[in-house]
Amino acid sequence: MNFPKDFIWGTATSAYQIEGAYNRDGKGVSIWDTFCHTPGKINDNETGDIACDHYDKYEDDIKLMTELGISAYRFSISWTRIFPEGDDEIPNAKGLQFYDNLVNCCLKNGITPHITLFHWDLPQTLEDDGGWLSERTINAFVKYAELICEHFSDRVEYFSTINEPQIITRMGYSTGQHAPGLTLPDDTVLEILHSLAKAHAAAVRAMRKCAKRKIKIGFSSTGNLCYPSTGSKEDIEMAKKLTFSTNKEDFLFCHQIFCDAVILGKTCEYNRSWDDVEALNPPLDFLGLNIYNGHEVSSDGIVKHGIGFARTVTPEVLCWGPVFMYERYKLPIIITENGFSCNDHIFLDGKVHDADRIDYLTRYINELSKAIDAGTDVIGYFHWSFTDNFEWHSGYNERFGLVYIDYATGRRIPKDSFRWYSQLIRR
Ligand code: GCO
Repeated sequence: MNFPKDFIWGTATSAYQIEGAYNRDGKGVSIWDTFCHTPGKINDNETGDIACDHYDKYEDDIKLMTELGISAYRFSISWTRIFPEGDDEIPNAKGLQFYDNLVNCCLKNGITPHITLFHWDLPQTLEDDGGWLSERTINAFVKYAELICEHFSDRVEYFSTINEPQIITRMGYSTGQHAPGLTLPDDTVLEILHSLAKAHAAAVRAMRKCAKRKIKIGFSSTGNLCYPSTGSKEDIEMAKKLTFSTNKEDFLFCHQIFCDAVILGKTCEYNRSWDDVEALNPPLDFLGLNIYNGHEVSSDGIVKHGIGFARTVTPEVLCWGPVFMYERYKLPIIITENGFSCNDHIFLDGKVHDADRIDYLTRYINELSKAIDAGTDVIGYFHWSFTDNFEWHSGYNERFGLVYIDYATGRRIPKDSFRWYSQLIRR
């Protein structure tokens, strides 16, 4: 595995999944607060009310990150901590103060903060007033993006506008498994995706104007990715073709509807009606990719695996996914999320042994190094996640962290994979 000297090694989290303090210091209600407080939506009716209590424990967590040895930390800002009603006249000083403290604590510890503006926690007031289908929400997002950019661009260089527009629309407004839990017709959901693209583009333009210095702006995309069974030309061509051809059943879980619009300024088969598409692609500095697994493809099409195939362990996707995405979009790539949920627990020796995660990481990071060897401009990798945290509709059932959280006590226990990742980074 060889990585460039200045390669960015980090970990990723998101506000609602780790912070807790859901109603503290003036924070407003987000759609995830409402969704979790609605019985029957989340596994065991769990909520992010406390989560990992990162709001109170961020200094300890950042100290633990310095032990890990990461050079960057990707986190999101809770919109309702800054503008409790979404677009208040003035920002909530205490909310801003928390992120000032967090950013300053990162910098003091030699960790570069990477800010994500929107990781799903839309202000409830805006959802109630038409949500992403309303101009108010788009304008509110631009106002929020400007405020964050003006306030932090003296200390923060990397900003992402939106995390996974594909999942926001698919899970939040189509399947209804995520907040706000709506099941709308496909063309309405596509209009919401269109609004997200407009909000992204307007925010990028506004941030370029108000930044206090040269900043790097991108967003995080997720979706279907395929990899070839063999290195044959036929397999590779078919894998690339199927990566960028949306299937009818799950057309929202694809990169190209959103990415073709906001990077290339082009429509594809599903969004021909976006007649403003040429105004949706202000230049970006990087493309974030959240990659967990993919589909094996031979020249005959998607390979059907037998019963019990470990479909979440498909490491080749972390080589071919970046290769195909870089070839199409020609932007430096940051793996903004990759990780593995394991049935982690505290062993009799008091430690958390997660050999399966170490195996996963060894395979995936090895494949990522192959993409770089092949000339793909990958500039960073953020492990999902730093600590175990609130996994949306699955609640706390899934553990993705390098650090185990004992939720009864809030205790943090670095897993074996923490030490493995630390050694990898130092090597
Ligand atoms: C996502 C989200 C994360 C998830 C992670 C594990 O990609 O779905 O960005 O918030 O927790 O991916 O599912």
